[in-house]
Amino acid sequence: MSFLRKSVKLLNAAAGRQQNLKAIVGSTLRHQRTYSSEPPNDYANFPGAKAPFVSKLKLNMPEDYAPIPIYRVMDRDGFIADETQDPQLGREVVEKMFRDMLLLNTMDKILYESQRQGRISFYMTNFGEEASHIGSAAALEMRDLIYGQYREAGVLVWRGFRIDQFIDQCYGNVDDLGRGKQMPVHYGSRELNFVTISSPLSTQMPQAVGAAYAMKMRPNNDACVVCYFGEGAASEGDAHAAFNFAATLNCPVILFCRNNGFAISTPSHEQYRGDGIAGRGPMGYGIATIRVDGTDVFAVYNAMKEAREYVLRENKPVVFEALAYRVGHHSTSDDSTAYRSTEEIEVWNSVEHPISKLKRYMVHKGWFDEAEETAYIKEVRKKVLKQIAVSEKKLKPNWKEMFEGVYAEMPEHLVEQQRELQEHIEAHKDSYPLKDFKQ
Ligand SMILES: Cc1ncc(C[n+]2csc(CCOP(=O)(O)OP(=O)(O)O)c2C)c(N)n1
Ligand SMILES: [Mg+2]
Repeated sequence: MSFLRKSVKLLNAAAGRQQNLKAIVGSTLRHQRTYSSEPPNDYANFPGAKAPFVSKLKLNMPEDYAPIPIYRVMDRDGFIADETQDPQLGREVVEKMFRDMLLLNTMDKILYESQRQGRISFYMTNFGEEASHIGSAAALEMRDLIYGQYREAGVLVWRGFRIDQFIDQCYGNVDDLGRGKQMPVHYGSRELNFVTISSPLSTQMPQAVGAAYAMKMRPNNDACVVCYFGEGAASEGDAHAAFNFAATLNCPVILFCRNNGFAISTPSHEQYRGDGIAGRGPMGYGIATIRVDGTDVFAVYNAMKEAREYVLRENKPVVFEALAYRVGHHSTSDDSTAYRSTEEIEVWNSVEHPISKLKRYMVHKGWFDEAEETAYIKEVRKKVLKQIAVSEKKLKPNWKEMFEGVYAEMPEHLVEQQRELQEHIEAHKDSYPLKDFKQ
């Protein structure tokens, strides 16, 4: 580079710095006004943080910061405190919400029992979290892409996943969309824009953020990503990666934490010391944050509408924390009475239960009919029981499929394993229930 060009470049850079300096001074003055209670010192402008300088040393204690308030629309008696917050949903929509919550709850009870009877290998119920699922799903568009953890079956119910699809998946039979490759409740549906559940906790979180990043690159994007995860899963390193990438890459993703108070037997007070998961959003990651009563279907609905609008308008993430209580055991492999009292469970299973809150709201509206509710539950029970009888008779997929469908082209080591298994089965035909598998 010639001497002249170099000098011009240096001069331009210096002029740029002057401009920056003016901006810094301007912002300093502005901020001094904001922090007028502090000594009138400089406002720091480190690349890593902008904040006022103070001359008083202070250990910033967690208790100095007020917890993020919990947005609620409906109280436990089904009354709306502030009428401006009533989403004014029509009777049909509210009835669908109620029926879907009942369906989920009824199906859960039967499938849980069917595991106890040894008919399926495993099950996880959604008791107590029905409003988080239905309220959030109702506020979304079908084109929005869902990444779940495993306890979000209500989102699928809302989107139209059928009873036979749930039950075929739990039985891992030929009609299971996952071809019997997953444990029960690890649902997935391409048609319903619901990415298949994956057991290792939090792996869905960076994936969801990546998907949101890809979405915002599309011209005229009008869809967002919603990633559900538990407060326990939020302790995984992947959760940090997801939060930070979502913030720094400005991804249109709603990071929906279902804080149900427990990660198997670990209560949330042993899981974290901060202000839940919402507390990490604004200060920790610089992400807009909403915290709601997850047992109030209208609070979840309103908040989710707002979150969706924001992520699409701003191309930025939202941290969404829905507080509820896991009324059921963690899974069929758990007995939660070993670590919590039945009295505590009972409160959340009655007055605080999301279905009873919505029911009371409907009673006030004159939209509730007890006989209709009983008949609906009966009808769902009948359908589920009938479907179990059908699903358990269906064949399992051909065992060879176990090796297929992951890679576009089967890699050499899988070809080898498939061949070895074929030889093994041929040699020990009598030791395997081959008649139960599709040939
Ligand atoms: C990486 C990883 N570690 C541990 C587990 C075992 N595990 C399965 S569920 C679970 C608790 C998760 O709790 P939370 O995220 O709060 O979800 P919840 O079950 O309450 O809905 C644990 C530890 C796992 N599946 N994956
Ligand atoms: Mg939990």
